[in-house]
Amino acid sequence: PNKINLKDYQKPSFDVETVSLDIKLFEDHAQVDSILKMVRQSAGDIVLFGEDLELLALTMNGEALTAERYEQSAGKLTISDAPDEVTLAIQVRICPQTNTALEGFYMAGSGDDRMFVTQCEPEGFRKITFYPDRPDVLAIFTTRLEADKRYPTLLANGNLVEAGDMIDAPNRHYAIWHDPTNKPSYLFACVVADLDVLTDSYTTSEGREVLLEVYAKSADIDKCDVGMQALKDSMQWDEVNYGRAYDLDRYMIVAVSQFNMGAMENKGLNIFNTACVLSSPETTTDTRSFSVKAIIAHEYFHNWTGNRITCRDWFQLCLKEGFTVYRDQSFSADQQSSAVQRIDDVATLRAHQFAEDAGPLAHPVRPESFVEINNFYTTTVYEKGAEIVRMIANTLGADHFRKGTDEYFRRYDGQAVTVEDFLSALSITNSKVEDFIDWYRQPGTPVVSGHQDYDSATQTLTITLSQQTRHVSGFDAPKPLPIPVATALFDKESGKIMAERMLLLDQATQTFTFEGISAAPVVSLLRDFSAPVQLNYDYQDEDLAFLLKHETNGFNRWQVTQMLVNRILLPNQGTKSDPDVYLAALAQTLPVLASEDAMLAARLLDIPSAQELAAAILKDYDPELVKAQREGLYQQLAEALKDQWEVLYKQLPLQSYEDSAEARGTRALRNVVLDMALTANVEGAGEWAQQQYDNASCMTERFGALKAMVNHQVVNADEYLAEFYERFQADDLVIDLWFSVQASADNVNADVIKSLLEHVDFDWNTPNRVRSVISAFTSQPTALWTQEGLDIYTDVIKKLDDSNPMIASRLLQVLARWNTLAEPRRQMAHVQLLDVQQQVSSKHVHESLNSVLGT
Ligand code: BAL
Ligand code: ZN
Repeated sequence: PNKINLKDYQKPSFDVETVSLDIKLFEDHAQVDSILKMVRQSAGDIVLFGEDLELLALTMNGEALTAERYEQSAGKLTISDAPDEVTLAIQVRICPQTNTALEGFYMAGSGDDRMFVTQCEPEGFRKITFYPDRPDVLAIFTTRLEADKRYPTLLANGNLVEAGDMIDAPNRHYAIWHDPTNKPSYLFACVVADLDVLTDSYTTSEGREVLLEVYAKSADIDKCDVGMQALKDSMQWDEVNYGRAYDLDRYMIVAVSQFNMGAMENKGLNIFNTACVLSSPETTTDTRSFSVKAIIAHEYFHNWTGNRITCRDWFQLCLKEGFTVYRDQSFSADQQSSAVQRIDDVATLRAHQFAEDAGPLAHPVRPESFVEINNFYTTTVYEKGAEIVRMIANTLGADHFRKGTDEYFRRYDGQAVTVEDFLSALSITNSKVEDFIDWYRQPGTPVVSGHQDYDSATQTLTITLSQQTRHVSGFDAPKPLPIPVATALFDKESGKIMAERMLLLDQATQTFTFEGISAAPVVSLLRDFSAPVQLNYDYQDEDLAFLLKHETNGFNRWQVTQMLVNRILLPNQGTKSDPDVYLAALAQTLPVLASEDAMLAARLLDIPSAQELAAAILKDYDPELVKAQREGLYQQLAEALKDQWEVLYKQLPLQSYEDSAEARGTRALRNVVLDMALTANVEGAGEWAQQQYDNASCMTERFGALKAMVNHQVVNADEYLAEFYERFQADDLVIDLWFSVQASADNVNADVIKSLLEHVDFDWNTPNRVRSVISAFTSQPTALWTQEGLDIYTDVIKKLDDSNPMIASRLLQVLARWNTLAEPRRQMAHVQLLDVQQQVSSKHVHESLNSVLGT
């Protein structure tokens, strides 16, 4: 398959002014009639994309085009010598009923629950009809839907113009929708279904009354309130923080059980994976519920950052995703402790994006070439993309950042633009912003190393920092990047801040001087994780323990615990720490913090997952050794603080459910304490778990107890698993939890995974279910990186390669670090991947495999 390169970008020869779509759904197919009014912009052919379409008719300006008048090959239909103004009428037949790739127009669910929905980003629209399916072609869409009345819900983008019954077919009806905004085809959406709706309204700051609707199966409609509230909160937040108001009279969200991604920001008609919109205390954990709110916000924020200003081409994906992730992270930080939000965002970045940047899938935030753009919806594009926007925002300060974003919206509203355009608008108050372009171009995580010197005679502290980024093959030698390093100096005597400054490291090595420092301080760096880099500073263990106690920045308190843990578990990476310092510091901090900020206290007990630790190991990775060391430290921690667990657990009694930051903190800490108590064999902890399960007021409590029982193989754990299954059998999302708790259990093995894959409720066509077993399994590298584990995992990839190549490719990418394994596992994995290469055909999986294998 062809590689597409950023440097080859060319504007389209024709624009589309209006599109009129008529989609008629029948029992075993759909017919799509489209009328495109196109106008020439420059010399060249009309190029339409189309995949899996049966072309039934094609006319240009009223004249039927015979096969000699156009060329059809490799997913393109090309018309040469077209006049400057063209009306194309196209009729195609498609088959949503057999579309298992869940891209284009497809059937989700089965039997009476079946419904038909679209997923067009990035290139799904070409599976609906022939079209110049590229983000820089913007048009006004009118959509007519016609279907059997068994599907009363007929939705498309924009405003409802007309609906009625078909006179000649009494069982059928239709609806016509018109979207007045110019949009690219990837934002097209339609839904044909039988759904209930939760309705509300919102009046914008501009006085527009907006009808809000969340559509779901009738059994799920009582789980839509959280999402609805989050939508209203997001609408207001965007007005207050970015001056952006909603622009249509209607905003719809539809919950779909079979969906490849989390959600999709289609104009005025978001389509959501049920897992990312449904939430209720009884069925949804706090973590999941919080992410529902964040994803609702994310998709809403796209209305301005993505929809009204879109990407010129798919290389610019980070333009909308990085900025929108930054916006949803900021929104979430306003809904809870901002330190905990930052901790969670950074933990995700380190576990997944740093691993990606350190391995064969490393790519720039703005890639320069791709075979299949679906392979680039990565943590690098999304999360590292968000970190770049955050660095810019922090460099500018709130007022200047707002001036910059106002300018961006003013200048580019209604256009398809590039990262350079974004930086140019943001740099109106500070030209240094333009220097951040290299962050978009250069792959690899920079490592910032440093040390300090204190001169008591001149009362001067100097901090020397240097940066180094690995050279990723195929890219230019890395250049120094602008790295903001938020720094505070702490007085060793009083524990108070003596000085605070944002250092900008933009050369290979730099020295920063602080004058008037009366005594050698403890330096806290990279506060709030001011840049997405790895930090190697020559700390003494005692400095880190000091910062755990005195830092006022909650994020950095967590960061020093993680530095200590990493220095204990990964001594080859630098300094070796003494576990006693870490254990003593936590023992001292925990009792106080538990009553002040339970959520932060819970996070301070984090020990990075086996996967995250593995991400930092570049060679001779031994999963058994890492697991043993990790579990050893966890055991040591649990035992060192053994006296505290009972006291703490009793201080956190089960109460009736409340959705407040404080209550969520209590629940999070209680679950961590329960697990610690079971690890330390605290007497009676097994009964606490059972009582917590039996008396739970919500899923966070019940699932926390179940997970602890399964992982610690508490007697009766199997009975509780069976009880959980019985209780929630009718709820797919909870049954996903049931699968995942078993597939990710500490003692999981290939046989358990096999039996879960054979379970009557396992479903290959539902990505959530596949992930609930297979992605959960990857959290146990000792079981995954065995012959049996790899056989199962790669069989899943091979099976999905044809039916859902996007999911198959995502699963394959998780194996990217095979090359770091110690022998004989490395060789075993290599053979296995070469075998997969012989047995797959999708360009998605081939592109990922070629990168992973370096071929
Ligand atoms: N645009 C795809 C889903 C999302 O990032 O919102
Ligand atoms: Zn997004």
